[in-house]
Amino acid sequence: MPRASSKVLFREAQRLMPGGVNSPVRAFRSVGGKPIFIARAKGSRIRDVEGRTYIDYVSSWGPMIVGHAHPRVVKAVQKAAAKGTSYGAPTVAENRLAAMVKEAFPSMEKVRMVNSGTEAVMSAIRLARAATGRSDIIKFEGCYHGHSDQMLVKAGSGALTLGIPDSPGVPADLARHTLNLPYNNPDAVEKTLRRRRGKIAAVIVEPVAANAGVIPPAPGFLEGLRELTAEYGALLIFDEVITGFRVAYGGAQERFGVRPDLTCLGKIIGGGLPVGAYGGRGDLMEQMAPEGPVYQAGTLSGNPLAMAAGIATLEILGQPGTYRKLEKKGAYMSAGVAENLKRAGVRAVQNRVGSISCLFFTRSLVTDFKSAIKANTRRFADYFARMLRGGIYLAPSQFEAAFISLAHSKADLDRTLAVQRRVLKKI
Ligand code: HOZ
Repeated sequence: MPRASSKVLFREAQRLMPGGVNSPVRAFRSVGGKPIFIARAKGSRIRDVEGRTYIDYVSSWGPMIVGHAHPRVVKAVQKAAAKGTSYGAPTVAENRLAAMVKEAFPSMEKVRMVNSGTEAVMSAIRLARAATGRSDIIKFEGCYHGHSDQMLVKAGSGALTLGIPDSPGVPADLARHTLNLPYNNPDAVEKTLRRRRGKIAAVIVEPVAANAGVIPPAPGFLEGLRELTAEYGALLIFDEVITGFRVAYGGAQERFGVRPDLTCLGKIIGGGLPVGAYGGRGDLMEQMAPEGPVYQAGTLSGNPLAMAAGIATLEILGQPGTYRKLEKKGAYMSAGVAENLKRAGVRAVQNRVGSISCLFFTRSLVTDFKSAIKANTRRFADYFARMLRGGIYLAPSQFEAAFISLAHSKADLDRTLAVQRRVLKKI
């Protein structure tokens, strides 16, 4: 039987699902292309249903930091699956993963497993509101914290890519409790905390903004948030769904040395299976049901397969030298990209933190949402399409990160740079 092409499969998918998609791949729309259907992946490579192979920098949008189908992760999942896929009862694996998270993130004195980053953030916000008795939340323009109603206000990621940062269906009464401020601007935070004294429950931030491209925190920004929230009695929530176990084993809070009250995790801690977690100060987490009155639930939370994949992934990441290797690969790539840009005479901005990066087609520095959206998305779309034809699979959006994994070899990076060298001359 002939293999169905991505084109045919996508037509079928569109009849079955809105836009024919379920995952962040919906962003393909922004580059004027159609998603390619994936058949399998291994290490740094991903293969489509027509048998074409690409070097993958999407990394399932972050989780696949040890590479696709790592034998240790696959074995752990297979072993767990053979024992049953869900019990709705505690397992040793839940204890083990929670202990690993707590050890890596000392600020997370207690941890609750959930099924996605969205759930983690939604629950952390509820807890912050309950613990402070306040309703308003400060977030930052272009940061993405999942798709719960309260967070879909000037959101990044797919919402930004598709031009719908404020979704219909979010009641205005709820949206008014979410205050959006410019990233990297502690003065704006101070003014708002002062003006709305006693009203702000929490400040939530991606400590490296990684859903509007990649935007590193300016020196002093995270420290400023820590001081200001403490001064005004608001909680500081780090959304480390992307940065957790990515920019350091202990996430951005380890890398930048700032301790939040609550942290949200996802992606990497599930090793490619659906998972999320939130945690923080013991006195706060003790307010969650059934220990306290703040309710949150989930039948599949702590799912044994997700726990097994997460544990295996963190065991690999915990080996000495892992983050040095990732940093080295990231630095090698960005030096090559800088050289390519120079040779091709293309003015663009490269932002990188460790193994995540973004090439913005703009001339001015990208430090916040306003400067990010100056990027030329048409030029990005052309770049993306040509890179894809050259066998390099990037996220189909100017406003997403490129992820390097432990599986990317020097040969992979060199091949990517060679393709990019040709592409930059043509765009
Ligand atoms: N953090 C994901 C990619 N940046 C967003 C999830 C989604 O768009 O579905």
